[in-house]
Amino acid sequence: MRGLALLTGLVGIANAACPYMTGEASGLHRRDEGDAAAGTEDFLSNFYLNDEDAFLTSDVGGPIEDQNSLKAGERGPTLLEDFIFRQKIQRFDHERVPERAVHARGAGAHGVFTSYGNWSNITAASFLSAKDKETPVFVRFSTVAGSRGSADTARDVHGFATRFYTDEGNFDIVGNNIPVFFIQDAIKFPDLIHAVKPRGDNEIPQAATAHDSAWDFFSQQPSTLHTLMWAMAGHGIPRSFRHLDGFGVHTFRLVTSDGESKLVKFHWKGLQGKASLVWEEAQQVSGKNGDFMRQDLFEAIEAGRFPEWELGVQIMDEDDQLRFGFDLLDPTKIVPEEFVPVTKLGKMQLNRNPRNYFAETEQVMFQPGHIVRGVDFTEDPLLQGRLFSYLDTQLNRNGGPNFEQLPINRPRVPIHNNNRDGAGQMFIPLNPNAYTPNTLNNGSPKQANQTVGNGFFTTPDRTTSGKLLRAVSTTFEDVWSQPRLFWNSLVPAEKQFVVDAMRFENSNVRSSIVRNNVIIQLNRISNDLAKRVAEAIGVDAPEPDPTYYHDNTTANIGAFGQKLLNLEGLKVGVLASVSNSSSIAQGATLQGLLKEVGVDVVVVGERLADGVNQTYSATDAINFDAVIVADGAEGLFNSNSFTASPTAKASGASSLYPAGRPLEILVDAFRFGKPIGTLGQGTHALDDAQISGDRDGVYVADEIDEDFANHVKDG
Ligand code: HDD
Repeated sequence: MRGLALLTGLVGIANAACPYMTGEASGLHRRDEGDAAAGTEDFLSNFYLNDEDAFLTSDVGGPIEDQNSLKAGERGPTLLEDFIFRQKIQRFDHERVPERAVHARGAGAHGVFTSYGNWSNITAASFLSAKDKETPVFVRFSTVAGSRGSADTARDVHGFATRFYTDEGNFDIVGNNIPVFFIQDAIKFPDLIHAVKPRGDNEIPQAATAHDSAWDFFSQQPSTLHTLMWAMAGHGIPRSFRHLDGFGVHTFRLVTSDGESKLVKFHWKGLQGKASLVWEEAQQVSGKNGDFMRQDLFEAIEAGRFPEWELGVQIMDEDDQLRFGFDLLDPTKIVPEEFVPVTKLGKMQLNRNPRNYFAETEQVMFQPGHIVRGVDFTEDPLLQGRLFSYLDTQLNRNGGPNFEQLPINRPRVPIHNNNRDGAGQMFIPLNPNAYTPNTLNNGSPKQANQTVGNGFFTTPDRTTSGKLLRAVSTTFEDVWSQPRLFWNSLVPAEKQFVVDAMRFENSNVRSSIVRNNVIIQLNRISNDLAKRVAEAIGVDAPEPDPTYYHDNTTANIGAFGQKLLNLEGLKVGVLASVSNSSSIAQGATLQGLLKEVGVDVVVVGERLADGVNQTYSATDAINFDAVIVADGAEGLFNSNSFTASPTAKASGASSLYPAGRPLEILVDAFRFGKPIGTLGQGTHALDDAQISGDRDGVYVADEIDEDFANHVKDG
């Protein structure tokens, strides 16, 4: 659980007359001006279509009306010549592009990355070349397994893909909120995804791994265990996209302009802090508000509460590849921060919502292969395979090779090359001699390299040789030590969270063979873990297998155990009653006290009224990070209210909301590990809920004051 819950963190509009933007307003024109990165400027604004005070037109520009089709007589059939009808329906029929094969469900935001310094000692990457240098970014957060319409709060690894629109081209870090991956070789990716996606026959379950094929694969392919442990911990159901960290996962190279290279792991460390939902809560949210996380991100940014992350790197020497007892090319391994600390390179702030979901968030096409001068790949076989898959998938999604010309994908620097034509070409190349070498165009576009034209270059000393073979490297063989390191490093509450998650998931596994195999693998991580899961899923408790065990721990592993770094955008529900105006006024008082930390107070009443922001009929505990029962609202919590008939108002029930809702909100808030508080007579609600006022995270006060507000803040 979230421990004492969230508050503690245990947890420019284009030319309307010219919508296709020719001349000055056009993106085409701008590109050749070589416009470079410029802070938070909305560089997509050149592409905005503004319909304000304009006539409706066809796709080819003529003003039209499109409410009625052209018919032969009032009651006659529609005519084939009706180009307005045909175009409108045809465009509708073609609105969808294939959803992403994985990471289909996501939300994006624009922002800016600011470098903390001149990092030319470790990389030639221009966006890291000067203190305070700003580079626009676009980030898309996602879940992996669910389809585009699935719920945000599915238990899953979460995608954290960032594009830097640098002044030397686009650089993407296509990462996750978990620093390791399930498999070590990209050739297994289709197997992994087929196993976790819904069944082939009935397409059940959606966005969930609680089924036989997922755990069959996990238990047969133990390289999955480390990522699985992270996903079963709080990282699998983060409180929001704002409350997770990000990782580049693979080891990459940073290279200086002199060609000196270092191995690095990329980290995004959130300045909000980490927090997770609890499973019961996440399941409720899935049903009641499938848009929970995209809404949180969108609303936070609209409210000016811009989430921030620091970009850090663990920097290692080329010679360190096997130094730590595992292989840095193995994507199932973390580099413990005790071995190599994280050097913070800069800060990213997300400060602008997309204007159009499809054009921006859906059409953004990330690729691990989008790198810039100063960054290079490693030989990690998972990374190598990804370099093929993302380009291929974008070709499939866009139906042609010109997807990099879409507004959200195009770099902010001019493009000059000999790639030509294809569906949807948006430019008019002026050079008729599209080949190199040429003399007819004076040799242009010219070749750039490490020393000429600030060109991209492969790390000069990179070498590779070897026998051709299809095999896992012996240096990738130990896949149990780090899952155990993870387990050893969790606080007890998060260990229980992992156990509960595994019990839930495997209770939905029908095959006893699969359940047995799961316990065999868990026992290689920890006998304690294996026994606790086994007892719930009908498998005999295994004997310890000490050959696999060690007592090492590491820091910064769990989603629990740290306080949130800021509380912005969190919500406190004040359960009040319209029949007692003072109970409603307490909401306003609390809002005054919590305003400075950016927490919003939502006053709940039987019906909307002055000072009441939401009704009991339309809200639940899931909508709050803490819940307060106001003095004077205690009458709504009578436990009879659950069973009372809708008309039996005398016993505390109201026909205005489902029977027992106020009590349910209080009880659920407590169960979900959120701080709860009562004011004055509101404390009687605790008796009705059978919650002891002495429990951690429960605050009883006579009236609202600074002290009470501080308790709420501290959780
Ligand atoms: Fe992947 C999308 C992250 C391994 C194949 N992946 C995708 C996205 C993220 C990741 C965040 C969504 C990007 C967006 O928001 O548009 N993937 C990862 C990480 C991996 C990883 C961190 C391991 C370290 N992926 C991986 C492998 C393969 C793929 C091994 C295939 C061999 N991934 C894809 C894909 C997707 C994708 C099928 C689907 C949509 C897309 O690429 O643009 O190509």
